[in-house]
Amino acid sequence: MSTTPSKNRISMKFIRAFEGNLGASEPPPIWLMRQAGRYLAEYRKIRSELGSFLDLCYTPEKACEVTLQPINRFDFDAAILFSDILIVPHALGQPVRFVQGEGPRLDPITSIDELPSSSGSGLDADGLAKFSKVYEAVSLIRNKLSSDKALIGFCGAPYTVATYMIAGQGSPDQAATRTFAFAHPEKFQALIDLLVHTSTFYLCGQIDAGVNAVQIFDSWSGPLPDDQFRRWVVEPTKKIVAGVRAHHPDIPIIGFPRGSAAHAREYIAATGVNGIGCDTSMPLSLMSADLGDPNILRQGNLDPLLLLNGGPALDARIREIRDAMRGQRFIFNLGHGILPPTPIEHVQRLVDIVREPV
Ligand code: 1CP
Repeated sequence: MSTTPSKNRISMKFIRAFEGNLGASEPPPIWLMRQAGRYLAEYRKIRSELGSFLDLCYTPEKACEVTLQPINRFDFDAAILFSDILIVPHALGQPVRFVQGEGPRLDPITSIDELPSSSGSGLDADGLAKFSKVYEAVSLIRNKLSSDKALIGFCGAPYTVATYMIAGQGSPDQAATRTFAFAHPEKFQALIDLLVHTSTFYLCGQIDAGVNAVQIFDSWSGPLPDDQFRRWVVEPTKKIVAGVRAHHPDIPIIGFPRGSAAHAREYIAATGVNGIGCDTSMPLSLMSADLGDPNILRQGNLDPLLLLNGGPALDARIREIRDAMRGQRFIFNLGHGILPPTPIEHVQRLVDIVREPV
């Protein structure tokens, strides 16, 4: 059953990009991963006023304010809900802290039996209350955001979230998690299955509250060999996509398997996502020519370090990406999150060049 797109959806450039409905000389939509955050003085101000990062995530008015900051400043075509991928383990009852200057810290687990809020299949009242705060933020944001801007909801992909749950923090090679998955495949599978279930539920809740698209962040999928990639990245993502589509058949879903350009065709064909986030290492020739599906939307892939550095090399690369993707289903973005020391003038320059008349 297909639903008629609302007037709002039609007026959003972000949504039209998925439908292949951008004019030939129309600039692509643009937003940036981590566009709300430390590179903005107005973010640092709110952040310093609130006790902790989690307080910011669970205070709907503040999360709303921070979500809208980059839209107000740069007029991006989409806002992304201000939250974090580690809200899911937190709602499942795992202690999560955000340590200033160090990143997230969790009390590591070795089995889903250690998650107080989970009965193996769902969330308890405390976990549901945490998700409700996020849904409240979504409806506030959607009410305040102008109708031509899309609101993006998100979750971490099960594999990436599991790496934090098992190691207790981010790690360059995810060795602790990958070793655990080899030693205890059935326990790791149970954790992945729980995350599939909870993330599907969470994304559906965000959509019910008003987001116009969702992105599934698999930030750490890159180092996995093909059999592991299939089992821990493709299969769980495919289940989330199918679960979300069962309730919301028309919602655009973007997958971001970072560092996995070599697996992109398989990921797109097997998971059923509508869009693929392309990281910095995806060759422009591949991103612009052939990912095996003529209707797949591509999103990316400017190097955040180049945006930080600026200058003529930045200008040239922005135009190179924009021109290579002209006429395609494309959303301009970075290849990974914006870096905190990035000068805001560079971001403004990026937006201006992407939108310059051609
Ligand atoms: O104190 C602070 O201000 C903390 C910095 C911060 C911010 C601004 C963290 C801690 N999370 C966020 C917000 C956030 N995280 C958003 C919404 C804001 C936006 O995009 O504008 C989103 C979508 C995320 C997603 C996220 N969190 C990912 C996936 C995307 C990616 O960058 O790869 C990951 C891996 C995380 C974990 C996380 N949370 C925070 C940090 C510093 C990290 C990364 C830690 C690490 O490198 O392991």
